[in-house]
Amino acid sequence: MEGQCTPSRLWLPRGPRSPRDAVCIVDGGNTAVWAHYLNRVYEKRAFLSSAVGGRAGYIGTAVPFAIGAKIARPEKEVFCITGDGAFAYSMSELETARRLGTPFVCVVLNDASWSMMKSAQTTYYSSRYVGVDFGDVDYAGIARSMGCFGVKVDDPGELSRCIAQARESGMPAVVDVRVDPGGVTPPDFQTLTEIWLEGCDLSP
Ligand SMILES: Cc1ncc(C[n+]2csc(CCOP(=O)(O)OP(=O)(O)O)c2C)c(N)n1
Ligand SMILES: [Mg+2]
Repeated sequence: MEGQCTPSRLWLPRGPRSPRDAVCIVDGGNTAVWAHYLNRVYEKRAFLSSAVGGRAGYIGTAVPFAIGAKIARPEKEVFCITGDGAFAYSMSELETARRLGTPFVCVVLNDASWSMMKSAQTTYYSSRYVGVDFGDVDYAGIARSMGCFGVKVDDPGELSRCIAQARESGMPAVVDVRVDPGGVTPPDFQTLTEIWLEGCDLSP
């Protein structure tokens, strides 16, 4: 398939929608906003996010929440959608997951940036970017180095097949999806930030 992945394209039918009976975990910045808009959760008590239920929206929860969910409900499949920055906070816990035998699938939207922070700098600081871009990181390779399953996706047409392979691996699994870094600011971003940042002085 032509073209790079964007978060909105990812949720077309081939995308990382939660399997119907899975526990779904959402983490990250813009990635999490997109997932809250577009992902589907089909069962009660099958959704975990640090941004709901009065929590503070702290990132880095995907992997630890996944391990906890799998221990609590071993009969359920566990499926995460996370930004790359959030994933990097706790990716070392893949080793824990491998050791404990708690398989899950973690789809990492790799846009090589803290894109929510970048969106804020676009909106409030006239696109003067500071400290928001990363170098190229191979998250699938990091997963494999810890004995987990890891696969990289550059072509959106390959996504379904790679997610299926990850689910079938029976291991903690990372699907590292290259996402267009220019295509990620969610609709209504400014409204959301005005709610979240009420009272903050955003003048440069
Ligand atoms: C523990 C913690 N540190 C920092 C933040 C601030 N923060 C919110 S979103 C975000 C960027 C997340 O980047 P990534 O996970 O790559 O998602 P993206 O926005 O790129 O989709 C940051 C740093 C936070 N919410 N929680
Ligand atoms: Mg990112």
